[in-house]
Amino acid sequence: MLKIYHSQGARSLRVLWLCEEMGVPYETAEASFMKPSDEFKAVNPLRTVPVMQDGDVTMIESVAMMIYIMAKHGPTDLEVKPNEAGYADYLQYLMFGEAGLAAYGNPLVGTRFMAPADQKENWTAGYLKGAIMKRLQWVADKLGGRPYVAADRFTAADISVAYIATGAKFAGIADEMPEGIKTYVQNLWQRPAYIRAAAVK
Ligand SMILES: N[C@@H](CCC(=O)N[C@@H](CS)C(=O)NCC(=O)O)C(=O)O
Repeated sequence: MLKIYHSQGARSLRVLWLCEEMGVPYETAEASFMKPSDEFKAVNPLRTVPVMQDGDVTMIESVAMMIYIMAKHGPTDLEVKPNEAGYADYLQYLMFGEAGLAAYGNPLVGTRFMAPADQKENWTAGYLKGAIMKRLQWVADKLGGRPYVAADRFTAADISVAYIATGAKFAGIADEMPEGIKTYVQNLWQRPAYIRAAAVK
């Protein structure tokens, strides 16, 4: 069975959500990047969350984990195939959710919680916030009120992109997200699979 080192609100949410959508069984193990256990430090010296183990496979990138699970446990409509309309959008948003959005959030969260008081509102924090908001506005404009980012159906690309709304809470910028993104995410968060995944402690 898949073992997912998880912390509530961390990117492990993407992996749990995907497993819940697909009905793939998994177990979770506690993972804290603030107070890592010896077990967690041993499986991931980077101490980032999530980590996934499948037999002798260990992975530390959440979007790669989603691709792995869909390939191993599919076929699934959560994946858009190369011969389908929307394939390029799917691939791009699957990556963009991490590389174009969430990755900008890490230094912002770090600055918010760990920087000395006089450096919390520094230039770089402002730049990161602007970078995220600019990209979120781009997604909102592309969506144009539609409920999904690719192929006119719910896919793993939505799971990837929607994580930014959870990360934004930690970064203290959730309220400032464009209205189009708030609406998009609120709709996705109604899914029973999301509700189950988000409740996992
Ligand atoms: N690109 C990685 C990023 C993992 C990551 O940075 N996770 C956050 C928690 S959501 C973390 O562990 N932050 C602590 C750190 O960067 O040291 C992924 O998508 O899995």
